[in-house]
Amino acid sequence: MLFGGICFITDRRLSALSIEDTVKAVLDAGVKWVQYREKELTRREIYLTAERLRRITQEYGAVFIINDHADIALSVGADGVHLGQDDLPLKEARKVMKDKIIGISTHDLEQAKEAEEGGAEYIGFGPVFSTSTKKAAGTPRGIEVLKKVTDAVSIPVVAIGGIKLDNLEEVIKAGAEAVAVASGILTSDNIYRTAREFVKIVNKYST
Ligand code: TZP
Ligand code: MG
Repeated sequence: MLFGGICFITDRRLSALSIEDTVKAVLDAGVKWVQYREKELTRREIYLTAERLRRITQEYGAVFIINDHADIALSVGADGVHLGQDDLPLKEARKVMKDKIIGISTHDLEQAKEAEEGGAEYIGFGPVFSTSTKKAAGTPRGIEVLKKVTDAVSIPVVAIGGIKLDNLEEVIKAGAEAVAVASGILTSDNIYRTAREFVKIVNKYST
């Protein structure tokens, strides 16, 4: 599995706790990978939070990726950046990120192959299931298409979109090297306990 198999995606809107306490709870539960995703705040505010989250993730030895902002990722010493189809092109991002991690969101086989050929460290693929976290996520691609993608590319595929405890295993069985999860953890009664359950299930598949 890639970086412990679970990428926790932050979403301020879905948690009553502060983003720092949310991330700590998830890391305490054994998650080893955090992506800071923020679509509304100013870039200055994103930078300031990213700095704090970098410190926290460092204490836990966790991988820290920032969504959208390559410059902020570099300035806070994050491990990498996650980019979508409307962000800085992979080729340009590579110039500034050098050997840091670049993950690319993909929504079909063609985009997945393009990201692999372009030298992404991993691809996100989805939405696998329906989700309300991302308004413009598009129609769910489903497990069968996820499987086609994991069969077709050799870089790790991170499944995203609507992943919950009860569909986690079918996603892993479809060949995903990790799952990226926001609401599946954040909308549960107990963030720590749910994250812990995710970790336990994913660990069954780790070699
Ligand atoms: N793209 C599709 S879903 C999502 C992104 C960035 C965020 C995570 O979604 P979920 O369903 O809350 O785990
Ligand atoms: Mg983006």
